[in-house]
Amino acid sequence: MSSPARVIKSLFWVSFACCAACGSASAPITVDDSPGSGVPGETATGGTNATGGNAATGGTAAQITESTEITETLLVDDADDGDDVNTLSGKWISYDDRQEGGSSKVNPPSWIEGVPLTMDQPGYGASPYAVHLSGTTGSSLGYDYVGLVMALGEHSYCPDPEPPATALAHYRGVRFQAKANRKNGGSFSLIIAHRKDGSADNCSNGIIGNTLTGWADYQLDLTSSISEDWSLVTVYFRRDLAQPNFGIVVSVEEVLSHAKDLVWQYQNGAGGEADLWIDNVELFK
Ligand SMILES: [Ca+2]
Repeated sequence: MSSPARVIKSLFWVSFACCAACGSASAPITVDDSPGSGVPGETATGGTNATGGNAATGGTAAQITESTEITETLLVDDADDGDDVNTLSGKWISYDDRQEGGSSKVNPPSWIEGVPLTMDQPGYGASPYAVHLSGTTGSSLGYDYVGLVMALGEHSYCPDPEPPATALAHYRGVRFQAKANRKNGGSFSLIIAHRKDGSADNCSNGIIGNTLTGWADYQLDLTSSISEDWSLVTVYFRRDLAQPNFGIVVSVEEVLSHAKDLVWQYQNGAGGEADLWIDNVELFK
């Protein structure tokens, strides 16, 4: 097969390199320290079908309003069992850009090294564990990166990737506790990729299915939303995510119906250092 590194190169390079050149999605994000609380009175438009990034203007999130009242949550992982498998039977992996010639290095070690990701201590609040990404990025590529992928089901990855039983389309968004540090700039992003299902004519890139967007996947810059102290980050899929202004425009509903994982990435082509903790990942309605 093509080197698994191509996965990383294609998925995590092309989209973000273009973002840097053309302007990335910049949409509002909610940071709320009071889980479950909301501001009643806002009108929910629930299920509004966003049309994706506007190819002409680029990366504009859908102009919809979301109620901040959360009525149902599904805990995907609180990390407290310490292992790499979440409640949806999906595995966490990490990645960096060394397979495509970069010199970034992620810890826990990249999935390509074949060692299951382990959680780190302490977690959010009084909990024992959280997901902990640390890493350094090089500068040889110009778009150097490290990141985390959280699969949404047991069969999210190649050789026969398929949408999870619990589709993101049934939810309004994802929220999680997070804290982070970085040196020499760079950005943190959440990405929901749109990739081909099944084994036929697929997986030419390695562990993930072939792109259906030309690598222009829905994403949100989280940099300004994550501080050095734990705080709740809430992302509304239909309101906050947008495609960058290149590639193939796909409706957000189509993406959410087929999404196989969530990705958190730190990118810094100037040579940086990042430390990102994530805990209590929940989908919500
Ligand atoms: Ca925890």
